[in-house]
Amino acid sequence: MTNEAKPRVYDVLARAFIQEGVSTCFTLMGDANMNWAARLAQQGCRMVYVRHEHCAVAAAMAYARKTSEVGVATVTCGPGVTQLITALPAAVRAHLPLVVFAGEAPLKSSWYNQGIDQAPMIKATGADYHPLHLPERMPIAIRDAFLQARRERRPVVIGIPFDLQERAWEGPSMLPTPSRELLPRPSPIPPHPDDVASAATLVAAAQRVVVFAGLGAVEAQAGAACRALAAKTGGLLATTLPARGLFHDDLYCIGIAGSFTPEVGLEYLAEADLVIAVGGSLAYHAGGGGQLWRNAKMLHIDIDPRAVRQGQEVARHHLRADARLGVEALTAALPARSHMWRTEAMASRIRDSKPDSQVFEIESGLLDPRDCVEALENALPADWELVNSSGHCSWFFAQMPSRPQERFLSIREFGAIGNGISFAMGVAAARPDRTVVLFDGDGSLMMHVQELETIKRHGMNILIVLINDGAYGSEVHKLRSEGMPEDGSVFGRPDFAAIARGFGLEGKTFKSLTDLPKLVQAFAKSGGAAVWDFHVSDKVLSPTIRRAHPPGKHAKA
Ligand SMILES: Cc1ncc(C[n+]2csc(CCOP(=O)(O)OP(=O)(O)O)c2C)c(N)n1
Ligand SMILES: [Mg+2]
Repeated sequence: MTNEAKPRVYDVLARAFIQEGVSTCFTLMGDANMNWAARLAQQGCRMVYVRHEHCAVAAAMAYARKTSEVGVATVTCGPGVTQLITALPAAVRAHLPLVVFAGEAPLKSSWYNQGIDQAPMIKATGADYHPLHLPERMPIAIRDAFLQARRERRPVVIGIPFDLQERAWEGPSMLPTPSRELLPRPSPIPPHPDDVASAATLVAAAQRVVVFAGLGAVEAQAGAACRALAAKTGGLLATTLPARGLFHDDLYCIGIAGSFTPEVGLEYLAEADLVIAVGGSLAYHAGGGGQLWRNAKMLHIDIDPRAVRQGQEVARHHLRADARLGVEALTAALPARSHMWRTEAMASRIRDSKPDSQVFEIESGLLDPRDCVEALENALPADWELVNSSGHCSWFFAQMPSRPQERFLSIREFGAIGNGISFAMGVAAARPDRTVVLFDGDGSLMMHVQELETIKRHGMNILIVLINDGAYGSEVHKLRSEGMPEDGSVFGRPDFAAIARGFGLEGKTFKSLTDLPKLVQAFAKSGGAAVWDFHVSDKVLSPTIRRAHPPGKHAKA
């Protein structure tokens, strides 16, 4: 057999990815990954060709969260890899399993323009990096990267010099056993009876209980068990931001507990004497940095219960268990109680209260972001997928209490702006049969606005709702509070509708909400992609900003 007729290393590596069950790959090509990517596409993998490498990884993150599969992206070596330094830490902190196929500079050259020491850069993000330099072992190393990504729930980047990828394949013709056949399938961990008994004593003695669920409760399908526990204790329910909507139709759910807690929720959380956190990692923002329930004890039910997290003491009482099994055992061990904290009056208040009732003077011709979100909450069909982005405005669009958790995505762990459009693309790829609605800020959208072209080219069904204050709202409110000049944070409003049309999308500017229901109906019929630019006032401050950066603080200082 001549070398020409033999498969190349990249052919076999593409097959190894297909054998891993990879059906979608977020891709930006260069010399060091394009032949592999071309073969992957030929073998039936759907390729989403993005316009910036950051967006490949960020989209793969959302895809991984939505599908519970390993998200896959590919970038070329050198400048392709250096573009990943913001997305990877976000994926690490959000515990998302990813495999990134990266090229490396050719080994044969003593100098290569795009060469850079990739491993330390990637490892500094918290992701792992494996340079693969022995072709025969590469398929096994790829399989192991999938196993590692799943087990450690973090990104694994594999770097393969592109001269090695070009070589004729000299290894075995059989691929290794794929990772899904090797994965351990551990059963949910039941709680220890002694731990259940002490947790039950604690809960029975509490008067005002809040059951507070995180994504671990979602994954363990513990929603119904949490509702039953809250009902038996006569308490209330709340969730973290990413688990928002787990109890969307429960009368006693106060919404998000954390930086985005609605007004009534703040009041009730301050009254709580016990918070039972279920399946969450008790991150700093969940609980508002320890400020939301100052008088409450904390019981943490989790497979990895925590005492201290992100610099704070978080829980002194622990029940190690799968979220559902732990909550069910605790509920079963509780005596019936005569006094209930929850009352019908509380349920009515939760239902009828605005998330934030503060009154602001708004310039004419501009909208209140809270009205925009309320109108959208009423107008958008219940089965559309919502994606929450970043910035000051994210407080407002976190307040859509009728939406169920499975139609909602929020990944904010690294606090980076600019991810919304990629997350929306990841959800669109994971749920091609659904309409995706992205809520984003003007600054965040602008950071990766080039991806509008990707959305158009791939025919994605995405409605982008822009809460446009013409500024970096988070910055301008802080600067004003400090009495500092606003330069560099206020930009005005470019014509986003025209920008969208330039990329081939629909574009609309909203200065009134009157036609919104009609326009939503029309969009539901037409499908496609659009940017709806809501011009909002920068005079409306979220409660979080008002607390942390009160207006006029400098004058009082
Ligand atoms: C990658 C990155 N760069 C800068 C920041 C700092 N930052 C936080 S919020 C924000 C403003 C975002 O503006 P916009 O998307 O318009 O939302 P708004 O705050 O105006 O509602 C900036 C610049 C960041 N978090 N991440
Ligand atoms: Mg803004």
